[in-house]
Amino acid sequence: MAKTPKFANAKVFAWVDKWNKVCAPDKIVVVKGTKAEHLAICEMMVKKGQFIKLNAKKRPECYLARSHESDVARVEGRTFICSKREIDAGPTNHWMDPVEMKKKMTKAYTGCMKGRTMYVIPFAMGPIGNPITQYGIEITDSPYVVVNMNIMTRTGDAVLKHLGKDGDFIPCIHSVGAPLKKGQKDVAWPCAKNIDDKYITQFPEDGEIWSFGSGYGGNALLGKKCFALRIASKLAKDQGWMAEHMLILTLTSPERKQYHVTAAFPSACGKTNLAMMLPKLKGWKLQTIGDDIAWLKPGEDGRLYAINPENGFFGVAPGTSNDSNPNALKSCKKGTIFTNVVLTPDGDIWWEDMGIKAPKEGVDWKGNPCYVCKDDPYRMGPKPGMTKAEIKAAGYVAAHKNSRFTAPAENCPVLDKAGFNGLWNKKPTGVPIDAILFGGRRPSTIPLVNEAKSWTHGVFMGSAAGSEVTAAVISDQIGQVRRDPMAMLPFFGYNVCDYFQHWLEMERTSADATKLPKIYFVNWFRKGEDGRFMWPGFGDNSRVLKWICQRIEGQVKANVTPIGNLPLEKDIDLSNNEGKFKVVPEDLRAILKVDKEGWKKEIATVGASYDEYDAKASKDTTVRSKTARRVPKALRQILADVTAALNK
Ligand code: OXD
Ligand code: MN
Repeated sequence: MAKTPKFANAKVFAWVDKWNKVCAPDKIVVVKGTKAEHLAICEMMVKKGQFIKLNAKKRPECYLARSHESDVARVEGRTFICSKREIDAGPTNHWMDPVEMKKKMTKAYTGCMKGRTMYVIPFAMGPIGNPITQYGIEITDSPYVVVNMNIMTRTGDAVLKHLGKDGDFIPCIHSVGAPLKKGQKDVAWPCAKNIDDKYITQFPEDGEIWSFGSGYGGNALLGKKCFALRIASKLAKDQGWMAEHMLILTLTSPERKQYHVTAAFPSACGKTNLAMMLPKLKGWKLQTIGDDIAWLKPGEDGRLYAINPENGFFGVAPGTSNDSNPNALKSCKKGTIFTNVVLTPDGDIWWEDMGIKAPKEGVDWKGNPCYVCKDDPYRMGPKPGMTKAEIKAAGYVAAHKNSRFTAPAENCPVLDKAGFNGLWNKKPTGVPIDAILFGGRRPSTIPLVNEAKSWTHGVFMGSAAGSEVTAAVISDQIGQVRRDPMAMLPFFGYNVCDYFQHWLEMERTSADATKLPKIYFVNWFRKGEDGRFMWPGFGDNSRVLKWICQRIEGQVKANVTPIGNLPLEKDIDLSNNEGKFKVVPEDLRAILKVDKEGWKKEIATVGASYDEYDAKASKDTTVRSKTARRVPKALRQILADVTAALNK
């Protein structure tokens, strides 16, 4: 057995020592967080056949990994919230008794790191020392996790130093669940092949994260979804702040007034694109603070102040192009890890809808050869000379639909450095938020933008969010619309009804509720009957952001409707409506209208989702009160009001 290293912090020592005894690794390495150490681990993985080093001229310090076919996305079906009482995990989470789960998982962890190195990663979620930042220690046997965590979080000695002797942190344990026998050769992507052997488990009452069997993204980089959303949402509820699945951006008007906007969209619905967008409107400047997670704390002035707890972008590769997101492409020019994309013969990478012609041949995400399509130079097929129609019929993609780039935030050409470092007016408060957006992929009914009439109405809008399921999750519902309240469905660390109540409480407890952000629902994804998109999206979304800023300033009126306040068509600035993608005025008119019949159905399904959330509490004999763990009355009231107004 390896010897547990010394740590000044007794809780860190106890956590590492406990798992050293259970997992029985050959060796223990405490991650220092230096660049030399990071590159040495990457090179060690190249030697072991677990990474491919990309062309150093084209992509300096970049590597490609290919995952096992069973391990390509988050596994929601194997993700558990283990609170003592099932009702506290709520109706949207998988639950198991924490004592039982710990017993079961400890068995799985026993000897699981034999033949492997145990890495101890001290990490910070947020700028080290910022009052909103939290800390973690992740133990893992995956060097892939170490180098991805180095990019996605602030890691190493500086964190241990900050923790000192008694600083607190969230303890995390992760194993790929693939011990090696003496002399056994490792595989390129070790993991538990059977989905039922994977566990992504949060213990919100103990503040612990235990993950087993998967090496992929949110299953294994435990700072991200497990900590920054599931565990943090519970901490936030208990402590009066918010942990949300939101991008953060800074917008500067031609008059040089700054606005900060957060936006919650479900996975793979364009958060990264909006966070780094190049505004089509002249004179407007957009900068990035974060593309996935926001932690918001109420200030003494009643405003909500936000930081991005992450340090990098774990972006979906397919679809990222010079048209959709040139700044993301620039962000992954160096120091980036690519997973499950195509390798080109010159040691570069390629994916579908990258806007770059495919190489004549390459190696696809499964490690098999792939070839440029016969009649579309922007596609690849599994055999030479295949047509686009044949490739489509075969259901083939050369880069996995959920292939990713892990890129350092500091590479982003439009990073708002001060905001990213948690600073506002040079103080470490996070940035004050002016507007919160909710959204999703909705081909029909939902208008381009809709302003909430009040905070409670905004919470209602968030609770009613829905979207088509994307490849970011292993699911048999891809493409179908599912309710995804606040884009948090897979990430609630506790009961969704209590979470709604917590949002409502933010107004009640605010020092000045008039200073809370205004709330909007946006939809870039409306389709015409012929299947074409009715809004160009991307840089044209700046037109919507401008309208939002004008509403905040009280500069424009709105069309007050039963579902919310919609823009008057004349108030959407259509200047510079040129280029490859354009706003079609008739389409704009259509997506600013209330589709009354569609909305009646929409509201009915929202009501049905509320009933589903309530059903669990109604059946649970431990919940005696008629209101606890149920959708708050205030949201039911808005549902009733909107329904009545639509039926007038
Ligand atoms: C992500 C996700 O990776 O939401 O950000 O799935
Ligand atoms: Mn996400």
